[in-house]
Amino acid sequence: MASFTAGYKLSLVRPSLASSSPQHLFPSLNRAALSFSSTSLPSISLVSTGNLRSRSIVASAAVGPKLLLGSLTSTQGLKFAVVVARFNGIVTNLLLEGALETFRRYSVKEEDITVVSVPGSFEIPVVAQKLGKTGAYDAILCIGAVIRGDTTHYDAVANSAASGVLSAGLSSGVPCIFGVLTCDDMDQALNRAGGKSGNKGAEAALTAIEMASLCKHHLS
Ligand code: INI
Repeated sequence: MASFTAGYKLSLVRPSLASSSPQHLFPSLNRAALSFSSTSLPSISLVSTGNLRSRSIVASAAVGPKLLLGSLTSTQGLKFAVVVARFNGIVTNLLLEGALETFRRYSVKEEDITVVSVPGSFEIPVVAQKLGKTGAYDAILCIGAVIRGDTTHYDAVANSAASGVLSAGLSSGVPCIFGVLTCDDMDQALNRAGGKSGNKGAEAALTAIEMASLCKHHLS
């Protein structure tokens, strides 16, 4: 059990834990619960009866590392582009649905989301980079599904998509989120597109929100 007051400067009684963020201390806490604003009180108090050896931590005082954490709840005004590949569309459409449902659930307005369709995952990076460079978006979510076949084409496409999305983010300065599945077969892909392993499109949308908030609210 843990309780804390809002704030972002953290100083802990136990020096060995001084570099830990609240999430490291309380990994079971949900990320939204830990999202607090940099405009709130300049101190954080943590009281835990959790599984740490001492069983109790009380942290307070204003001196300590500054924690910057994107918010999942302050989504007003955040703008997103989603670049989605049509190749393996049976999978990518499910990932897209999961992502859009998550944006809705976290109160991102429909008019703040632009969906761009591209032929395959190989084409995602160049479009993500162009979108990022327009300056119109706070994060770009890249969705694709690369499924291993009999040739090495899979490796070429998967590696290009991963390194391309990374460099699109670095060169544009806008977070480009990697929501491209790389799977051995269709079953594996469908399991990750709303099946028994969850929906990776939905997870990637959450990452996009957190990174958009981090960059817009704390790093710009
Ligand atoms: N594109 C994908 O998104 N997934 C794949 O699994 C895939 N495979 O395996 O071929 C794929 N190929 C197409 C590629 O992305 C490009 O569209 C094509 O090479 C043209 O540049």
